[in-house]
Amino acid sequence: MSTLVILGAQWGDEGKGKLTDYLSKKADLVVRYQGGDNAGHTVEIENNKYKLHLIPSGIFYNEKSSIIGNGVVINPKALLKEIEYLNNKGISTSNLRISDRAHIIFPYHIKIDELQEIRKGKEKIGTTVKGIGPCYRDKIDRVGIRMCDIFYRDSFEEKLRKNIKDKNEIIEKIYNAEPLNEDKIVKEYLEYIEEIKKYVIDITVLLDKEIKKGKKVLFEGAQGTLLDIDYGTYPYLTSSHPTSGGVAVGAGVSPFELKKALGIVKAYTTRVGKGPFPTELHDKTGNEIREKGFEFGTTTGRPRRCGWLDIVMLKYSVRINGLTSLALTKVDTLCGFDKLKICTGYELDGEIIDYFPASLETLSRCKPVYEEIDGWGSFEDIEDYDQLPKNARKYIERIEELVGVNVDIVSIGPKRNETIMRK
Ligand code: 2SA
Ligand code: MG
Repeated sequence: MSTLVILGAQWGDEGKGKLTDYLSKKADLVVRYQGGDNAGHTVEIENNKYKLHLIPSGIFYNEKSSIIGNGVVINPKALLKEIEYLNNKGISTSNLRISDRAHIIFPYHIKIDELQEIRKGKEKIGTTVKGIGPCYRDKIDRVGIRMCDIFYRDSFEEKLRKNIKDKNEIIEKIYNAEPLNEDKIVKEYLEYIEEIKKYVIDITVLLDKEIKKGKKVLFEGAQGTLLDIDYGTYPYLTSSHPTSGGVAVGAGVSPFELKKALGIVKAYTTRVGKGPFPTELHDKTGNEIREKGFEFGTTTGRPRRCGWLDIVMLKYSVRINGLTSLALTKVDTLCGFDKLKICTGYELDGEIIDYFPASLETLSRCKPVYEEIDGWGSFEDIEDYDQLPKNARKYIERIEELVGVNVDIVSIGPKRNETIMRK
């Protein structure tokens, strides 16, 4: 590995945190390139569970740099809370670096996220209400405030006051809601920026230098491919680029430095929030998967919608991201089912298609075509791939055959040692 991208191949929550942490051992730098504190990565180390939202999973190793790229939107309050949480658990954050080009989330972003969702009513996206979309909107609209702005206190204050005034007008006039308290926000944020300054640098210089030295860099995606603003199920998605295309822009490295992309794939499918989901199960099996797999959001605690593995979607993800290998996670959740299903195609107007349609209208007319596979019992004392029950191996190998990419890693539990490396 010189550079490796790790990303979610489905709708997020594939278990990226655990695998990034696992693979961080071999990396020198771990970099987040998109999203914000809408991500929730759970890492389990020696019976301790850690929840991260903003800080890269590499933070658990002292000697590594953890970098938050310019493609990430940063809520300073959430960042400082996470730093404190880690420090209180004895984990140092001295190797954390934040891009000076990253945009900052302010309370008005969160407020507008919330008001927008309420106004949409039944049509709401089901966002995490962390202000992600409104912050990216300001970035594209060229009115955002960036990390580099915090070094100029007076102009930072000026920009912030102007933005609060503008947003308050929207909050009052469009949403008929209470305006935000300008002075209170300014005072609070002028304090936060003092605490954050020490982490902020030009990460493009650092990354370039380290990559040239031959250092190993891991790019850690949040959310998932089907939540990508361009490639996901628009408009039911997030406002960033979790796909491998987002790495170069979101971290400030040349795309030609990117060598490999590992797609994290859950052995079945889940999604939170609204939007079409062809293989969703509304029955007992769906509930069983949710209970056995603890399918509740790390960030919001929301129950996740559950369904069978969707190969049509996975092939799309492999193509868009150029995935060079896969890690199949939560295979243990599928223990004990009599029969399992894999969706190998969609039936659309009497024809079988194997591409993922852009139009949600089309997608909602697609009926999954399933292949059935015999289930397996339980996993006990498994250290090698060969020790997995025969049918579990069959399931994995059938996935490889269908998507044409190797499953190099199989995860059979949340702990670091419950990971099978096949290479
Ligand atoms: P937002 O808040 O604007 O990004 O929400 C827009 C949509 O994106 C979905 N979304 C997510 N879906 C799954 N997991 C998410 N975060 C994680 C968690 C973790 C992860 O466990 O909470 O996988 O990194 C996440 N973040 C955003 C959201 O449900 C909306 O459908
Ligand atoms: Mg998660």
